[in-house]
Amino acid sequence: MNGVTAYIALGSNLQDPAAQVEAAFAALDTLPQSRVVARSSLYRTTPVGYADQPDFINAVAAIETTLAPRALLDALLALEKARGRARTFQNAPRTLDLDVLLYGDQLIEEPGLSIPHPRLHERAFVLAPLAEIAPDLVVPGRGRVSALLRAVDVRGVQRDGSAAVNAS
Ligand code: PH2
Ligand code: MG
Ligand code: MG
Repeated sequence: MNGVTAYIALGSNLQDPAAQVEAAFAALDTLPQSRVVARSSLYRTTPVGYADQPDFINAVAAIETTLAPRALLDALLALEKARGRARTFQNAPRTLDLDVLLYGDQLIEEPGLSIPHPRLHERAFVLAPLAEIAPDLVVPGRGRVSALLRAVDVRGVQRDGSAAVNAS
């Protein structure tokens, strides 16, 4: 395959989050014109933004894909939907969230699709798993992942935290 490398953030805090994220890694590998080339550990993370909800399991996957960015986004939204994702309010608890972090070195600003992900550089729950698989990756306009991680507060982000999370 001669595609681009895209990075996907995975998150869940409902209905056995660790199992949701593991199933999502497997599902990503079944997307058309795509394969998973790297995956991080699972991280148990405290909720950011809307605090009154269960802890999350977060992780990051690298995929190689020849899907166009919009086709990739649509495929990810379909996977979320298949996992029973309901959209009630912003930052609400969810069975599965799949966000495109990076798509090669492309900069995209379209309705519903901003790449690099606009909050990637400030989120420890994304940067910690991303740094595990791609520390030297440069986020366009923001810098190297390892440096971005050093600049954020990583309290509340625990590697291999799956066992500590209650199924809910
Ligand atoms: N996702 C959000 C908002 N807050 N907090 C954690 N810990 N993990 C997430 O995946 C997350 C969040 C919006 O998508
Ligand atoms: Mg998200
Ligand atoms: Mg999302």
